[in-house]
This record gives sequence, C-alpha cells and structure tokens, in this order.
Amino acid sequence: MRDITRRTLLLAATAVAAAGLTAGAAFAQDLPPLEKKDTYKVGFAQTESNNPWRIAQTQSMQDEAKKLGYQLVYTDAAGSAAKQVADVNSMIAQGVDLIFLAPREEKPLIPAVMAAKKAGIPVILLDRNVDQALAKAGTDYVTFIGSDFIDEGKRVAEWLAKNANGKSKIIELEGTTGSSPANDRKKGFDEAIAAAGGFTILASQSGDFARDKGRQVAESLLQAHPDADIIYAHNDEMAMGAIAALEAAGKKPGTDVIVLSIDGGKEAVQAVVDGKINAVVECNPRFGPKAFETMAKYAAGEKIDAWVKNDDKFYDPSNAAAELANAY
Ligand code: GZL
Repeated sequence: MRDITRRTLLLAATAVAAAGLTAGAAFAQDLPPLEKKDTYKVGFAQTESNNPWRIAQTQSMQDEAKKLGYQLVYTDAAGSAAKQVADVNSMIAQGVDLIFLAPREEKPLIPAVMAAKKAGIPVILLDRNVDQALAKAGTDYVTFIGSDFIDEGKRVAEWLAKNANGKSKIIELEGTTGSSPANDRKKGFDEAIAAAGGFTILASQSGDFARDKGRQVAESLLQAHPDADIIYAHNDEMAMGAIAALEAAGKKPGTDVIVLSIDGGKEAVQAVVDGKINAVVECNPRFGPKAFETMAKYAAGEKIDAWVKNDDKFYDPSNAAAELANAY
C-alpha cells in the first residue's frame, strides 16, 4: 500500500509540475487582452518632469485621457528607475486596465513590464524602449510607440557632413545613461560620422538630458578640448546648456562652434532662427492621440505592429522661422 501511495504521489507531482510548466510556458506567450469598454482606468508612468519635453508629453497624455473621459493614474518617477518600477507596481495593485510606460532606462524597467504581464495588464511603451534581448513586443508588451533614435542621430551626422565647412572636432553630450534615446542617438551619429570621414569625436559624456548638467559637462569638456569646434547634444536642454557654456567662454555658438541638437522644442527652433543652434532633428513629445488610438485598436482586436513609429521633422536655417509656430 505504502509503495503504491508513494508511486502515485510521485506520478501526481510530476503531472502537476508538467502542467504547471506548460501553463507557465503557455502564459509566457500570451499578451494580456484589453476588454472593449466605454471607459478605462489607465496608468501613465512618467520618468521625470525635469524638462519641457517631458512636460509636453505628460500634458498630451492628460489632455487625451480627459477628452476620452478615461481615469488617468499618473506617476512621476523623478528620475529614478527604481521608483518607476514601484510606480508601475502600485498601478498594478490599483487594478488599472492598461499601463503606458516610458521606461527611463532599458534594463531596470523589465521587471515592471513582466509584473504587469503576470497581473494580466497590457503595457504600451511610449517614447523609450526596453532592452529587446530581455522583453519583446507582442509577447511581453503590446508595442513601442516612438521615434527612430538611431535615424535621429544619423540625420544630425549627415547634415553635419554636408555643412561642417572645415570644422571637424566634436564634443558629444549624451542623454541619460542606459536610456534607449541616449544609446541609439549615439549609435546613429557615431556610425554615420565615422562613415563620412574627416571628423574626430574628442569626448562624449552624459549630461543626463538636463540643461545645467549639460552646461557643466560642456564647460569641462571645452576646457579639456579648447580646439573643439562642434557640439552634438542628444537633446535641446543640453544644447541650451552648451550655448551658455560657449558664451561664458567667449565663443559664439553657431558660428565659432557648430551646435547640433535633437527634440525641436520652441526654444531650440528659436535658437536656430537666432543662429545659435545650426540644426535640430525633431522628436515630437505629443504622444496622447496616437497612444490612446493604439490602445483602442488593441481593445478592438486589431493586430498592432511591434513598433508604431513617430515621424520626425528637421529644422535648420532654411525652415526654422516658418516652422517655429508648430514646434512644441
Ligand atoms: C525622447 C525622450 C527624451 C527627449 C529628452 O523620446 O525620451 O527624453 O529627447 C527627454 O528631452 O528627457
């Protein structure tokens, strides 16, 4: 009797384990659905509110949620990836229907994405992506809505290659370390500028997408490399900081030193008009309409592409004045 019971228990335990694994494996493949409803409770986990781009993105999301009559659970991680993970977990605990997440950095937010999936809550990534080796659109989250950051960096480099007029020594101000825009704007620019030939990147350092940090880093790199005659900033805030650093050093931004940026906010486009920035690739922060449109398509059962790509304009002296009114 004892042998039968033991054997039976072992067989049962094996069957349960196999079922569990199968179920787990099957679950791993299933993206949580979104029920078609008249209204939703939606989470938006923002990275920080330290610059006009972030503020414009948040405003766009809040405006669209209000227009639709949806309840928006908004959190601001104040620049901390760890807090952003906690913010997502709190949204899960509140039982939101879907989470919009702008992952501050590519790797630390993976657990948050997986926790939402495990809880049966679909995630749509906005503006920044997660490490594609660790999480996949269509399996772990619905989609990534955002710009092609590699192409943004490439477009800056291609403009520079045509308009450098003999300048060739570059200081690069990188965005937030570990973030997809910083990684990819560097990759796109560095590869294209190397392919163009004749340029040297003297130094490349993070200014964390922030104005004052960008100014401080530009100041120290200009002191270390007084021969630098090009500054490529991964966003407008650091470009504006670099302009302040150049003027403090008695140099004319846009003339003595070429200044290049990405984002295309009003202040930067005005700086192009004023001749202090030479060219800017747009990265539009107005995600609201496309984000909620994509959510509605998902609820309706439509197939969503792994990447819903935003198109970016380009501003230089040829069009900045005419385009200024449209900049965010
Ligand atoms: C890009 C976005 C970046 C902006 C910065 O999609 O993540 O973050 O370029 C912002 O201005 O801080």
